[in-house]
Amino acid sequence: MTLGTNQVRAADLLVDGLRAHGVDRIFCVPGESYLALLDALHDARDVDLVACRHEGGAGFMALADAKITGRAGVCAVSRGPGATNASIAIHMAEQDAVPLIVLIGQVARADRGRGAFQEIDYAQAFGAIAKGVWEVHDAGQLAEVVAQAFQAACSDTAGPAVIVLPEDMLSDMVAAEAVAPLPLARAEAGPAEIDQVLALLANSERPLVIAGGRVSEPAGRAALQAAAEAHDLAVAASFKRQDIFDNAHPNFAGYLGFKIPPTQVEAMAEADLILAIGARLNDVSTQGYRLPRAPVPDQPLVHVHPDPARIGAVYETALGLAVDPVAFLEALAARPAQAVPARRDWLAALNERARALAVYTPVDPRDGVDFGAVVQALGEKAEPDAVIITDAGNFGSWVHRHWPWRPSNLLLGLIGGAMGFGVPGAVAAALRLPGRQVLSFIGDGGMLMTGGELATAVQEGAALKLFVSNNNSYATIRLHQERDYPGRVSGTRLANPDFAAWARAFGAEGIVVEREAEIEAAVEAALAAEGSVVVDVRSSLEAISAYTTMAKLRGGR
Ligand SMILES: Cc1ncc(C[n+]2csc(CCOP(=O)(O)OP(=O)(O)O)c2C)c(N)n1
Repeated sequence: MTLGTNQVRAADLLVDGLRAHGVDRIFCVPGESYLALLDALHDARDVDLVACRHEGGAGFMALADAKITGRAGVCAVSRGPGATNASIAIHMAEQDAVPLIVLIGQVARADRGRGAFQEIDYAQAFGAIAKGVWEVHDAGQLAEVVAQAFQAACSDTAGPAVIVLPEDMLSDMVAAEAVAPLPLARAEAGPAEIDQVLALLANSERPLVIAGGRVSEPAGRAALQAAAEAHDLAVAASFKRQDIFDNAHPNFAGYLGFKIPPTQVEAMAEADLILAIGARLNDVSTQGYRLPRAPVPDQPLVHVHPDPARIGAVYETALGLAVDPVAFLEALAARPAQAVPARRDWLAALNERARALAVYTPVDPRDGVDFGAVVQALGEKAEPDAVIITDAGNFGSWVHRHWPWRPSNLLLGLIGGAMGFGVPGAVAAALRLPGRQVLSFIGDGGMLMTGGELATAVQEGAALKLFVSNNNSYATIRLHQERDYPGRVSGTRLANPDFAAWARAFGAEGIVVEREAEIEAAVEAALAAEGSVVVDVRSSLEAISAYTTMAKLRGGR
């Protein structure tokens, strides 16, 4: 640490440290446990402090912000209940490999260990999910801790880092300065490694790329397309990463999310070489560790991921490269192609299946609007660079299946599958990308988990377009019930408010869609709205997902 001569309040030093790490926005719910930090932020005009309605919402906003910027997102919450409310975001940051800094107030140092009001040992509470938990008892170490926490959060695999701030420590005076960001290790594949990949490719008639989140940055999207075109590679997008590759491109092989039809997966499994690039290969993307098969894949596996701990952890790999996946793709794309004519047939067959699966076929359920029709209409009319947020639930199946995904879109969804991301994720996106349409798809369940953050949107002037699938059900769970416990509906029925009226009460626009004939006008009105708008789609439960219906489930299909 650099020691300065001037004394500075620890809370101000903390703000300097955040600034030094590029922080320009903090999402918070205030607490008396970190008043000095709030006070320090009062004068920090270059750091936007967004007051949220729930710490889960604040945490989700910080997480979404990190997904957008590629830098660590930051939230500040109070001790005890504030921190436990925020825990959903800490867990999701770990699941999604997103750098997240969580600042938590703490009881005064002298009271630590006495079971004081709202005291928690955060190292124990979050030790298993965070990349690190630092409780700062000596303000002289604060600047160093900030740098360490950011480095831990941002290094591979990225994740949450927790800084615990005893309230009296924040007011200590200390002779110190902010510490500059610590370097992040970054390895690149050398020519010899690219040669090894090319040697494997030379014998491959059916190479399949599984592309993951680590190629999501714009340069990664471009490099993915260039490498796929240069070497005739089929490209499948991993779970909730469809936006990284143009789904209309002839090399697009399909999407590896939930409920992908077995025939589609079987076709991809005919690959004679799998290149997993920037993907962690979790259970959803691998369709339950079947593509590639764990622990020994049916075909050689090349795994390219910056984190050496990921490679070989679950899968036997023919070649594991702990390198930057974007630079890898750029280097691969730059190499001359080997002519393997059979690859064209493989590409065409996979692409035809993927396209066929994406075609929307209208259905006419009697009990409400088919949510797929709303998604279809929006997909046709939204701007090509629209930001799409998905909460967790069945409504998302139409979005993943039918949206015309392009690399100009930005898809924000939680790989970890927590409900409640839809509204906060949209708030963060609208604040960060004010010129772009921000469309969020949410269920009636998820909407009332964190929907109170619509107040944050209105307060901050963020324009969100929220599309609620209001089917009076936690339908994802209902689908499981229909299949596993037919006729025994338990705990999944919901009675909802009029979401349009609810939206108006917040100062947003509200639109109701009760019939299919109303969809087009509603979609146009929502897209044209200047401020925030909630479209309450009275959706069908019969059309329970993009892949099945209640009737089919009851018929055992
Ligand atoms: C925070 C959280 N709680 C519970 C779940 C389990 N869960 C997954 S989907 C789902 C139902 C979602 O219902 P809704 O938002 O109405 O969307 P729908 O499935 O009806 O389209 C539930 C309860 C979860 N994923 N996250």
